[in-house]
Formats: sequence, structure tokens, C-alpha cells
Amino acid sequence: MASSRQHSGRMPVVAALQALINARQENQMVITNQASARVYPQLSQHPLDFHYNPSTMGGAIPLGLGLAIAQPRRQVIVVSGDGSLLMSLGALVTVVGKEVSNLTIVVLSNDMYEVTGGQKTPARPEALDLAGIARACGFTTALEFAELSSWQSCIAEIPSLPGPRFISLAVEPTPKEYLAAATPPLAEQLARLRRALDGNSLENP
Ligand SMILES: Cc1ncc(C[n+]2csc(CCOP(=O)(O)OP(=O)(O)O)c2C)c(N)n1
Ligand SMILES: [Mg+2]
Repeated sequence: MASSRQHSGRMPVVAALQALINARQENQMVITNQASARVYPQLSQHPLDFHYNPSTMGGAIPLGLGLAIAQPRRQVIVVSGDGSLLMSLGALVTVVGKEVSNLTIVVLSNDMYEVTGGQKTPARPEALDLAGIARACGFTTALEFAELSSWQSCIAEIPSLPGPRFISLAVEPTPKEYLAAATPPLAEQLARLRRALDGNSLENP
């Protein structure tokens, strides 16, 4: 499995998310945030997914952690922006401290605050090793991908790796037509998620 940091090359973000959708498993919940909360719902709608307010920086990982604790028989995947993670790096420490094995964090590393206009994050991209930071926080699975083909070929294996898992994807800017899309209304999504959880046998072990 590829895990070394690569400084050159980025994958198209829509294809990166589509690969995640193609590899979807039955017991999976997906929480998106920032640009992914605009792109992902255009590619796939699933009652067990929740697309958080793109502006809630640092909100998705704590939300995913809570869901992973409350739903131990599900796999929870959180897709977060890199700038948001940088603003709340302590969340990685908390995730490891809670010993959740059913949580996977996927960071879309575009080195910018894309949803607010593409400002640079505070990082010097060539010096930043997010997977290395995650590893230092205690993630036993901490991977980085820059090539779409590597990501596509490894993704099916990821649920079998020890959790919590951290994955950084070096991605290109989001195409404008996707970035302009609205995230589905949160109240509707919450109602749908509650219904899906209530009606599912995984709720009652
Ligand atoms: C404390 C705080 N500062 C600034 C903002 C404005 N803001 C909302 S989203 C965002 C950028 C998020 O960037 P990133 O997490 O990298 O996601 P991307 O847009 O690249 O997908 C910013 C600066 C905010 N919501 N909260
Ligand atoms: Mg970003």
C-alpha cells in the first residue's frame, strides 16, 4: 500500500470522491464537509450520509467521532478539508484517545480554503506531512495518495486496515460547476438520517 509523501501530482477531486462512492460498503456512513459537502451529494445520495455545513471548519471529525462511538457496528467515513483539519489538529489526538476502530478520516488536501475563494492555508505545502502528523498522534493506518490510480486500487483494502484510519488525498481544485452546488438543507438531511437509523437493524445489536 502506498504511504510515502509525494510532492508532485494531484488527483481530480471528483474522481477521488467517486472512487469512495464506488467502494461503498453496506454498513457505512459518510460525513462530508467543506468542498466535499457540495460535490459528494451531486454524485451520490444515501440516507446514511450527512453533508455538513461547508463553513463549519473542524466540525466534521468530532461529528464523525460521535457517530462512530454511538454506532459501533458501522464504519464511519469523514471527508474533511485540509484547512479545517489544520485549524483543529487536536481532533486527531481525541480520535486516537477514544480508541474508535470504525472511523476513517479522508482529508482532501488541496492546500487552500477552496469554499471561501481559494486562499492559501497557513501551511507550506511541500513541508506539510498530514499523514505523518496523524501517525505521530497514534493513527496506525495513516496514508497519503497523490495518484488517482493508486487510490482507486487501494481503496477496497482500507476497511480491513486497523482503525482509526487517516488518509490524505492530494487533490486538484474542484470544478466550478460542482463547487457552486448547494449542500442539501441540514434539517432535511437530519430527518432522513434519523429515519434511516431508526429503521435499521444495526441499531439493535
Ligand atoms: C474560525 C473560522 N474562520 C474562517 C472561517 C471561514 N471559512 C469557512 S470554510 C473555510 C475554508 C475551508 O477550507 P478547507 O477546510 O481547506 O476546505 P476546502 O474549502 O478547501 O474544501 C473558511 C476559511 C470559518 N468558518 N471559521
Ligand atoms: Mg482545502
